[in-house]
Amino acid sequence: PESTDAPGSYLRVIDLRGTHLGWSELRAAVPRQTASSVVDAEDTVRAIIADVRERGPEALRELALRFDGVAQERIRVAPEDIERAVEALDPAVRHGLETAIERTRAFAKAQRPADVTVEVAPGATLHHRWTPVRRAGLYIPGGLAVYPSSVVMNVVPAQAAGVESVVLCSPPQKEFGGLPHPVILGAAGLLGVDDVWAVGGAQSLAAMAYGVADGEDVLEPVNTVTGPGNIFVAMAKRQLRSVVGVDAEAGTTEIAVLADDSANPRYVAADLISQAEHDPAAGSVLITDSEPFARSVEEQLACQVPEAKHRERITAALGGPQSGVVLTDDLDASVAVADAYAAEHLEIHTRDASAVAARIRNAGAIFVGPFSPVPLGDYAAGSNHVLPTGGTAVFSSGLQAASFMKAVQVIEYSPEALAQLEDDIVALATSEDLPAHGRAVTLRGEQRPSDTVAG
Ligand code: HSO
Ligand code: ZN
Repeated sequence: PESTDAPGSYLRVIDLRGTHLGWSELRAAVPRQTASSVVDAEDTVRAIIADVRERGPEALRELALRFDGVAQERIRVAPEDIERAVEALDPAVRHGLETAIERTRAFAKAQRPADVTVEVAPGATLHHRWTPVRRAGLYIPGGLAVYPSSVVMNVVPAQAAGVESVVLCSPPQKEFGGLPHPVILGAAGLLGVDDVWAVGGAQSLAAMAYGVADGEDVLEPVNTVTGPGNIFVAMAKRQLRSVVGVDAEAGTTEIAVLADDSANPRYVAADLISQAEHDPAAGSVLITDSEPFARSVEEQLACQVPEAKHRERITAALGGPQSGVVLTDDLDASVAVADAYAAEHLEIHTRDASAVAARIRNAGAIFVGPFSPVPLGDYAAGSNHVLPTGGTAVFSSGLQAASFMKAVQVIEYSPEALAQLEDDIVALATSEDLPAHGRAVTLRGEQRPSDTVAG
């Protein structure tokens, strides 16, 4: 598009000035992707899961031939292939991965939820005890977008949680002799993951949920599955939800920038472009109370987009219904729009950016100030890049150690503490017509000589 001095060349304008919209109206007014077609994959995925459950490795081999064009001998990746991939890593990439692993691990460990113990009355003790799941499975897509950084972002929090066993699946790639992408294998090797299988898509989730035995190679079933993927992977997660824990369905990535007239338009344009680079369906949203600033960002886009390697994809993303400039009356209105949009990534480019960030309730991750761009978080900040998309940040959080943990509630009462509650429990049990519930409590007060009480 030609450069004009009016906003709207790359990004459409949603002018909310003077509208004073409430929460639901704002949720409807912000730019959003049109609904994905995950349900279209329902029958295909149901058949794949059933097939993998029934026929195991034969089904996996057939599906690899059909979807990946690879005739597989061994499905499990040999340890030597992982070692070789680590050695073959470009030294700069290896350094980047190691830095990312170190920072992500430090933050993920510190994020682990703490156990609590509460004495709600004398002798009435409750514990909330967090434990990791026993085994986690991680899916990393192949194809056009190969993201070794996502190996780090999924494996590190599982390890930080204390998960003792991690398996990784990634599609077999024809050009790499039927192995997963070598940088993905290299990243797995750096993280100490040696249980790696060349299996793609929905079939990999079925294999990890139910387990597969391929001769001597055994893929033990997992308790939790995480990782990004296309609509088939998303549908497999929906269908396997009652069998294993799953993380959120990763939608197309998005960035929102909340800016005032003090922001740097060159930085803001670069950051909007950076996430648009992922996908023509990616969302880039600018929220500002300064029309002149919005115009400067458009001018910067006009300079920077034509220079970008993936300019076609970027132009499509910026021009889609999921992207745009939202013009507001003032900072308060901008904060309300950002909260309603509930971005996967929200950048704050305003005066006193930390104070503005503290007012945001809904976002997967908030990037504060001009020197905390989203690509920092994508690779090496130490935060996780697996974050809620599509406005789901109103109820969900990014991947973290707790995603691989669960809590056990432990109840420990003394005889006196139980006796104190006898009347309340009997009253409630009677009201629910469950007298045996009450009896289990009252008979402890009528001790027989044969009753031995430990402790
Ligand atoms: N922005 C993506 C993550 C990513 N970026 C991987 C580059 N590589 C979703 O947060
Ligand atoms: Zn990214």
